[in-house]
Amino acid sequence: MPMKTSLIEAVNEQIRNEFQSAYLYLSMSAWFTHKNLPGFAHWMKIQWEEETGHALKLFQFVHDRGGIVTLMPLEAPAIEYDSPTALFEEVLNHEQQVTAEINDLHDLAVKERDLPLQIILQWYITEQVEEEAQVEEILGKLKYLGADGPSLYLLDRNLATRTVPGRG
Ligand code: OFO
Repeated sequence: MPMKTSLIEAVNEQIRNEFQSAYLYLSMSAWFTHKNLPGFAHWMKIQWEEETGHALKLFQFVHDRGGIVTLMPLEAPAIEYDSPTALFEEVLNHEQQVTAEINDLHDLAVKERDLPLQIILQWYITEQVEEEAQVEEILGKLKYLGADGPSLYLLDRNLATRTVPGRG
């Protein structure tokens, strides 16, 4: 069954939000590269890839439901951060905002009784729990182990091992 126009618009908005997340993380990857922290830069690049995947999953969903994808303009992400800790605080805020957006979209899908949209959004709801948890973990390490010298070096080496799920 085709989606209502209001839902297509809302999903298009979420596609934009996911691409905006991707753009933000690519910018953060560039910052870490500039700071000679290649492990952090790698982690952010994978994050960029994951967010692009989130956008494309909804992109395909709109098509599958007979809707038209309308790509919207993105904002320029920040290019300067005070420290790795400040940057990860920003990531956590950002992911919490994405969680709120997904929850709002799910509320709308419930209100409009669109079951396929509710079902696909359940994947995003689960994904957000995981995303917030992994960001909180890194932030915790930065805060409690210390964000300079040997700790930062070890964390950078650790983050360099991140792989894309399903790719190995
Ligand atoms: Fe990191 O969020 Fe997509 O959904």
